[in-house]
Amino acid sequence: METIFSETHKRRNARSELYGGELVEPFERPSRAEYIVERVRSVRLGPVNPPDDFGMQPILAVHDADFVAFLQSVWTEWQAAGFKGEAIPSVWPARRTSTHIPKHIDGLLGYYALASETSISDGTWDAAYASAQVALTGAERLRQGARSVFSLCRPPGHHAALDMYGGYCFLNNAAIAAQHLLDNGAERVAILDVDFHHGNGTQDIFYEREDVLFLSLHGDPMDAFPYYLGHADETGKGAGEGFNVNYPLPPGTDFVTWRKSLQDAIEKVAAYGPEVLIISLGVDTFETDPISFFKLKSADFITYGADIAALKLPALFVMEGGYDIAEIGVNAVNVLEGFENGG
Ligand code: SP5
Ligand code: ZN
Repeated sequence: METIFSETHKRRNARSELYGGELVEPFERPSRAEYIVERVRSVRLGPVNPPDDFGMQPILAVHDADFVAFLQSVWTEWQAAGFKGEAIPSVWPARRTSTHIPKHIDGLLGYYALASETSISDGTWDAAYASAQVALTGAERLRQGARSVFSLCRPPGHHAALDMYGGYCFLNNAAIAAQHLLDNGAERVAILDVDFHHGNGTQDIFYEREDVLFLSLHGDPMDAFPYYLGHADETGKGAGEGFNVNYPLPPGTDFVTWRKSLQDAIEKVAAYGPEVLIISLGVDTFETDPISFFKLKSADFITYGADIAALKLPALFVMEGGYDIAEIGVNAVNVLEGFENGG
């Protein structure tokens, strides 16, 4: 399996994450991608290549243009306002507020943020842009006939919505790849999100559409980030009714239980009959992940990679979360090897 990877991910290197009332070193840090690419190389998964550049158009096909412009200029504007630290929102349009979009960067930041843990600093946009190109290049490889590709995206994407960033995500890489495939001849794409967290951004982007089936297995939002989306009763809207499937799972969920939901999701993907399957691949379901509460073991990642392969669909693996950094390479590549050897 080919891996697409950009060194530009290193430009995303925030100093701080607001966590439990403290500013800590971000869980989503550059070494994550380094451990993964090292593992890809050490097991000889396949070639590792840089992305091509598809420009802004495929990003703007998914995200609100004013939101994208904000991401490009926020760091400069934040500094120009005289703030000394990284860009962290401190105020939000909560309930019963006006829909006017503020001019001041402090207000604008809260307008476009869905969470405050994701500090913005120099290089964030460059890395987010490169990450989207990594996903697009993977999608393009499938169009050219590849059976599977690993887009080693960093920063991750699945929390990024039409016009919101947060949860360590800025641009929704998986959604951008899906839209690119649809804009180039595909009629149906399925996105299977196996990250520990609900893929609220992906759900948001495709919620009223029938050309993307979105399925997400995740920590129950009653107990886990992103808290305000990801319930089982969110099934899509309008033309999209029935094309959004959530599997919220409780604290302590082990592989046997998790795999039952995966099996159900796999059956729904098969019934939908997409041309391509995109897997939002987060390995924060691992038993020792520092911010999550599922109990998957390293060998389980091989097993479920093979489960996904049984669908016999062209597959684009898009890297999302995973914060037990010492094991992130093993766990992510286990899914890919399970896929290649299984099915
Ligand atoms: C892509 C991805 O995996 N994003 C995750 C973003 C999670 N950010 C919020 C973290 C809050 C964790 N609180 C958990 C407390 C566990 N002791
Ligand atoms: Zn996650």
